[in-house]
Amino acid sequence: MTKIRTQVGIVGAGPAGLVLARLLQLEGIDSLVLEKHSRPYCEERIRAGVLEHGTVELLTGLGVGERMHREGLVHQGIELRFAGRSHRIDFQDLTGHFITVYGQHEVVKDLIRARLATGGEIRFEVEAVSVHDFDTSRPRLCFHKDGVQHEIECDFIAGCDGFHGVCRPSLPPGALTIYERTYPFAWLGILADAPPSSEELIYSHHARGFALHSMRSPSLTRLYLQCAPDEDLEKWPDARIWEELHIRLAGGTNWKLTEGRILQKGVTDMRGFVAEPMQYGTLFLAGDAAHIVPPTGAKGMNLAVADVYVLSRALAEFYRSHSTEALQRYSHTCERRVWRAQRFSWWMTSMLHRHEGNPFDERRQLAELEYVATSRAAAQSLAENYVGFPIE
Ligand code: FAS
Ligand code: PHB
Repeated sequence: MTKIRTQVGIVGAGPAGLVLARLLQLEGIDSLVLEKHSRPYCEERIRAGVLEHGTVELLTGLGVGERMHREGLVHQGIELRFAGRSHRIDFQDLTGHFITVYGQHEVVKDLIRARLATGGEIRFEVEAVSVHDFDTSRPRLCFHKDGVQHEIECDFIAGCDGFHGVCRPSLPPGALTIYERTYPFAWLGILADAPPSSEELIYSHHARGFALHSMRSPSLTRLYLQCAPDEDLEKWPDARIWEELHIRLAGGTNWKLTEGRILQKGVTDMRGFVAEPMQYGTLFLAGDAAHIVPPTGAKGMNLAVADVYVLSRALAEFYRSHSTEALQRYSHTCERRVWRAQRFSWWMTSMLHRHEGNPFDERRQLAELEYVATSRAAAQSLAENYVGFPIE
């Protein structure tokens, strides 16, 4: 058994864990990141695509924004399609802010490179991570690596290990209140070797189901279509996927969807989930380890970044003044933003997705979309939630 000492033990090298490690490093606080997968796996896992302006500012401030500013796509709005109509939500006019389309995996690459280049440590491909004594001021992390058992002694543990991680389940029974809504549909997502068919994202409401046109670069299109929660990908050959996307995204003046070789295909569940409180003793949960939002509002990764910004400020206060006040308020501070994002993600999801066989819902959705398309106040509400609120 080898013993390692650090100030903050971080489980997970996703956006939450890596941004936290960088924030702590800039505060002179020592941390060690444990990641169960390999570096290539983490850097090639295609997930979120939209960065709120607050996230862009934070990443820039962390000194990891150079490639994001060079390769990221700045978008001033999104398009809604419904009932044969198209309506653009103009973020610049309605909020003065914009979004940046830059893949989560690119953010992860930039953060890993910066971490390793500045002497920070990430242990990839670790096994059997477990967390202990987080009800004391001397919590411990144990893990296997190359057949050797290791133990990390630290002051705090950050559970940044996602929805399927080990940290949240390690809390004692009854410690958490779980709020959960599972949606009766999922997203079938593809990454296509094709130039985007639109400058901006297109969210399309259709009688056959929702569809989304997004992108990752001038040569890579990211597309999603609503499907059953237990969808069998075997029943979706490429031709069927493209046929369905053409139907559901039809609209716009002289608009045509450009097809290409499908590079990746997958199904993402749709759920809303919050575990409260996001902390227990010296263990703090952040990002997907604490909450999940349906991706319709493009909030997941942005919420993770906001959580760890709050946590890093609280940890910095502790190491500066030994005050635990901000640490004790961590969950309370995060929950306001988390539930605001849950509400917006639920609203976008319930407005745009086909709810099997309920004509009332379809008419209600079309009325909602009509309201957003004809009321500045309604459009402004969508826009300010979509571009994101300042990270404080
Ligand atoms: P992550 O899940 O990204 O990272 C957790 C890390 O912890 C992973 O690297 C994992 O390997 C590691 N880990 C887990 N258990 C461990 C253990 N026991 N030991 C060590 N390491 C461990 N959000 C959007 O906004 N838009 C989208 O389109 C979108 N699409 C998504 C598609 C999929 C398939 C998934 C699963 C999520 C998607 N999300 C999307 C949400 C996603 O972007 C998350 O919000 C974001 O990854 C949250 O970041 P983290 O909290 O860091 O969690
Ligand atoms: C994406 O590009 O992956 C994306 C964009 C917007 C969303 C969800 C996913 O709401």
